[in-house]
Amino acid sequence: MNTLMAAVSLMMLVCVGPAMAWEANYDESEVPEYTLPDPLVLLNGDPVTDAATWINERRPEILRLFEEHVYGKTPTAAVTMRPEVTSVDENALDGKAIRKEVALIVSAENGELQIDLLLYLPKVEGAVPVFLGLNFYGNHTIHPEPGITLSTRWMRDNKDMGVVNHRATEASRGAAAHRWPVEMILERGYGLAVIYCGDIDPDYDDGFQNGAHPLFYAEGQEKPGPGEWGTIGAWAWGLSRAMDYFETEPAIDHAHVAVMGHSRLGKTSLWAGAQDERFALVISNNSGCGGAALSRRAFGETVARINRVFPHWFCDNFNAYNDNESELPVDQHQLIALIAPRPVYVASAEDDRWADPRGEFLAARHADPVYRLLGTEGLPAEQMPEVNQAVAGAIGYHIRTGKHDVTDYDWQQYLDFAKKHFGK
Ligand code: GTR
Repeated sequence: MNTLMAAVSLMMLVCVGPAMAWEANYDESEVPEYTLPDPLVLLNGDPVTDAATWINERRPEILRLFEEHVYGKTPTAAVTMRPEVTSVDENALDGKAIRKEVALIVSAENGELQIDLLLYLPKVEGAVPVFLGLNFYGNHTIHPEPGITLSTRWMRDNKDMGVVNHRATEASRGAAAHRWPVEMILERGYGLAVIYCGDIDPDYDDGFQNGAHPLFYAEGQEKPGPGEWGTIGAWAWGLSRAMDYFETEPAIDHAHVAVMGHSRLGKTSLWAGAQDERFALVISNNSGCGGAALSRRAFGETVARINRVFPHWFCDNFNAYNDNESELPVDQHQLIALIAPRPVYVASAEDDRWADPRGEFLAARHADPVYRLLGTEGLPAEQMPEVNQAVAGAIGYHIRTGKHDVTDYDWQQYLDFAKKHFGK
């Protein structure tokens, strides 16, 4: 190293201090010893031995703990949702599909929010089951079809995704298409509905001045309280507004909606599925810390690191567990258990160590007793399966080869899993 480089790196260390010095643990032998909170023991110490006690007592208890300590409480104030169809193409995908854009106008006490939903439906008789998912850079990124409206919303800068000065450009069309195999999903008889997450809440720390949060502030309130929702909470709330729309749309079989998300949006699909029991099936793709991975393992991304880099995702109370995971009154296996007995699928990727694949598997594994108590087959695997060997009971799991991403392999498993449970 020459002296100039040495001086620069020393300066960097001095300027940014310990934040830069933090290194993720990727060594299994360095995972701290931990005891997980038992999903089947009530806070008063009583065991949960029947479904009624789970449903009426333990489940609400765990849900409240996640609200208070992790994601923040979603406002309960009434909202109305008015769907406005903004475009229809009866001959999308070379005549194979119907493509529809619907603006979901959500009105609450303090104003309105417009969430733009893009819907692809196969041309078949009767109502179809659908996959619902949020995307990172606009609905126009999921497929190059020119008829999809280019989002004009703020988005995180990303040259590869064709985003310049926080706005999408024409180059952005289809930029995320490899993550959304629209034709494959439709051929299997499913519809696909997507929403840009930034329509619900832009993904930056803006002090909660835009997106869904201000719609619910009490008089004089400027930001959510320490136990109130952050951005993941808002995104999950937005998914439920899509569900409100599905209930009014005769082309959609709203009893068979699978909510799917990748990474931060996988954390979101789990939280949406935990809160809103109308979601019949839930999929977490590489959701990692604050998603499917056990926080107590502190492997890869940790609670402290996620709260520092993404201070807007969780509620303020979650900061109390930075480098202090053992004090968390819950862990992420209980988030998965909140979805029981509805089917849930957790997917990992071998090279996605940041998201802690083993921690994702173990959370699914430790949700199994709740699934079994409710009479399902749970997760039919004691040990983590080999790569590319999916296991599917009421809980499904795979770890595939490759990196942090969504691939056709992932989608094939989700489609098979949906078929297993939806019977179509
Ligand atoms: C990372 C973050 C992860 C995951 C990921 C993503 O930077 O640390 O928790 O959410 O972003 O959403 O792609």
